[in-house]
Amino acid sequence: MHNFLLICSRSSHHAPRDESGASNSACTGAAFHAGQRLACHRSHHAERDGYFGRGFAALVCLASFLAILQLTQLLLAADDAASRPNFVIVLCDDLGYGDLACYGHDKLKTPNIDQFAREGLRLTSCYAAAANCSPARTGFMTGRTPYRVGVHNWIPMFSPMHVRRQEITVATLLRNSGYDTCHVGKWHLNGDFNLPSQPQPWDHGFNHWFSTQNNALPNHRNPNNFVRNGKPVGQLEGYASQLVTDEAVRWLKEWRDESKPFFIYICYHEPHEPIATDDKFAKLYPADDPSYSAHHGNITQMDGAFGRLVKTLDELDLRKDTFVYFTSDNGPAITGIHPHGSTGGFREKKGHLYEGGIRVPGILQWPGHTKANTVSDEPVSGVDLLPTLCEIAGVGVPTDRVLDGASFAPVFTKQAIKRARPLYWQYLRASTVPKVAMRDGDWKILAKLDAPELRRTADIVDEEMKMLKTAKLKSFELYNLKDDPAETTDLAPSESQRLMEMIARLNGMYEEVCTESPVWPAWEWPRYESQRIGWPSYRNRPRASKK
Ligand SMILES: [Ca+2]
Repeated sequence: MHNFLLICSRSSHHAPRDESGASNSACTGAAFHAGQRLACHRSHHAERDGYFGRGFAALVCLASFLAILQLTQLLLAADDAASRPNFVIVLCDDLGYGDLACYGHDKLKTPNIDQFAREGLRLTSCYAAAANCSPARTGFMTGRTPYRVGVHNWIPMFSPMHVRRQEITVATLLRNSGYDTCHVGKWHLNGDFNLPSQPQPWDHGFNHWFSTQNNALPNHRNPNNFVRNGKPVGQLEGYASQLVTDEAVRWLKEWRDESKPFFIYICYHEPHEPIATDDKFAKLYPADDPSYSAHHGNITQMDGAFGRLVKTLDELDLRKDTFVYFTSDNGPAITGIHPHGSTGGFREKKGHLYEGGIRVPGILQWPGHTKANTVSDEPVSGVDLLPTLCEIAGVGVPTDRVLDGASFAPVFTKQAIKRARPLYWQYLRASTVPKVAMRDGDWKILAKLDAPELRRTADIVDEEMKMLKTAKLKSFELYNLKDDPAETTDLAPSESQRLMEMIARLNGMYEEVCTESPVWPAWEWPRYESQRIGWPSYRNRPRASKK
């Protein structure tokens, strides 16, 4: 039944939307000319038609004026669009802070990303909006902390949890202001993927999409679950990062509207498990444990794909007009099968609100704005993407809702980011006791809940939804990240004044977010995806090194 549902096709959806967009512009132009002719014709008669005629002429003049205003706005928008930068946003999956050579890994080979960092600005206090996939991606696309939006956990196939239609993504804002838009790779913002019951990538601003609901299945090798613009494409040959890059390159070279600036959001599946790696990359990391070779090789394989993407921008002479941002959606998973990811020394890992779960690599290039081989320690978060791109593109951000992010454009000139709200994280199923965290300057506070621990599953249970609306914060921890980035020494007992101030701010944010957060109906996780994973043979590795 589920397979049947997946092949519901909306393949005709894409083209008519583009066509209707084009014809709307043409109609506006035609209406303008017709309106002008009508206005001229009517104005001759108005002089002899007395009061009514003059009133009518005034109305026609007003209509003419509005039509001219609209045309002028369109022409300005077209001119503006030609001068605005393109955006290439690359998001990896479960790539830890320490999983790149340019972030200090002493074994991993990531020559293309390292070169990109040498040419750009490397962020050392870059955060994901959440400690796991769907919430982090929700914050990335909406500029809002994911609990506000209702994305509380990773989203399994067929879950009712999703980024609702009324949310406004950065893709929608850019598309509405004249950008062509594309998503390739992991989507993970809905449960009913490619089904009419929930919004799909095109409903959230992407003109072209080549996407999977969550992971590439059965694994990164020869995946069979990609959907292009509503149409399942069947089994593909190759590895996910290469296929995703192939699509991105084709869109850049052949399919995008070259009269518009563009926004492409490239979501690599790597190195999230189930990992599969081409032997030529795995062989770079000889070891007794095949999962070690596969994990490290997988990152080098993705690095090669990223290198090809950057080369394509060079070939098309787009680099100078393009803002490129490379980052990750959360810390390394470090599981029994793949315990080889690195947080670079930060505490804990994916699924935790300590730094290892949320601090990620972040590398930027925007020629003329970022300087080569520079580093910034200014805290930047995934929720900052929307306000940043909107500021750069001259697009207004939504004013009818709370945005948690702030533009990080000031880091290009070594200025501090002006934040109306501190950086904030919430995860009721976090794998360690703290479920809410906030960073303000060098200080970070974490809090427990006065509620029982939830099971670490992807079910939605009434208990969780009740907890969301009733649980209070307690048992606070306080760290100075500048002096103690590994969060080893809780300063709550000795910094009582600061602690009280931060508790007050944290309680304010927490209550506001929980009040806004939608409640989902109870839902039992059907483990649809787990039944379709094809684990490579190294799944049976000895678990002695499991953390
Ligand atoms: Ca992830």
